[in-house]
Amino acid sequence: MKKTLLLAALALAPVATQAQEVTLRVVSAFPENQFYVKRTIEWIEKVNKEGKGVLQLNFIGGPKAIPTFEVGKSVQSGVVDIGFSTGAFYTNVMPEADILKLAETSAAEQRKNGGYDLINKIWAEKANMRYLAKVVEFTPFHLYLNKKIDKPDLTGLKIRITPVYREFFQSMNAQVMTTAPGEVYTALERGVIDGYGWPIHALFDLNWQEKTKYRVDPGFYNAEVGLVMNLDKYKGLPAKAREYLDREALAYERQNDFWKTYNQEEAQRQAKAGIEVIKFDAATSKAFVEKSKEIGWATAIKASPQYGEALKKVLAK
Ligand code: 173
Repeated sequence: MKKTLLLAALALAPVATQAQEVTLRVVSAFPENQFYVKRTIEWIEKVNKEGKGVLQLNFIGGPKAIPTFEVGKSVQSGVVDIGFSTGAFYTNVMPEADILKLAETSAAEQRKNGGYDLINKIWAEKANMRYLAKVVEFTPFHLYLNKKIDKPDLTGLKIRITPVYREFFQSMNAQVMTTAPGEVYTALERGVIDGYGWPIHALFDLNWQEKTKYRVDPGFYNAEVGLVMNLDKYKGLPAKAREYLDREALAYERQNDFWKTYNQEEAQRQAKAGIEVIKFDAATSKAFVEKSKEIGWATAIKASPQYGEALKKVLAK
């Protein structure tokens, strides 16, 4: 009898090892039909395939599951484990989140110059988060309009924003309105807004080309989208699962050069869709970009007297 029990225990041993497998819940702050999310789901599928017995990621959904501007809070509190978001969507957790848009150094450079460690110190201290990886970069933001302008003056225009664009567009006298990406199409359709801020890419994902006449060049800042994780959950992972997650997140980040060619293709696609480019003369263009930076850093340092300057050292060039 005893022998039988022992054999049964031995037979169960592999099951006990399997019980080490951890499953994490992932949500996206971007709508599910966005290319960003499709890419991330592909990454998740790969992680799951190769992570059997160690780590599995369970994609819960997009803003229908957790609204865009609540994803950060949900990660902070541990309602979900991992959020796929840009910092601008969780300034309600900490103002530092939006500063990443000012990066001129790449994610790869930040892994070497202390930037990644500083970000993780801040994200841990102020948001109870681990910043796993940046998976969108090398991507400027633009102002898109349905009314023509011939100088950087947005007086009388109502523009959809997120915190990314607020102070810069306000400095050009825009009347601003914050919305999640999921609400922009309807706002354009109803004529509630005359334009919006958005990256050079991903307009087609949400069909905005149907309702967009102009893109203003040059672009400014550098879109950041990343994977952030609840810090307690991250620390509590078995070492093997944590190392695997870190490795896979880094591998995703290392694909960021992809965006350079993709963005060129997207600009061509916009032209083909009939989106006209509004260009300023060289001096005005230069001043436009300079002003965006000046306002960006002034806002950052005011919002975070504690970390604004330190972030500038690792993000600015
Ligand atoms: O415009 C936005 O919704 C926004 O802030 C953003 C940031 C990074 C990538 C895409 C959009």
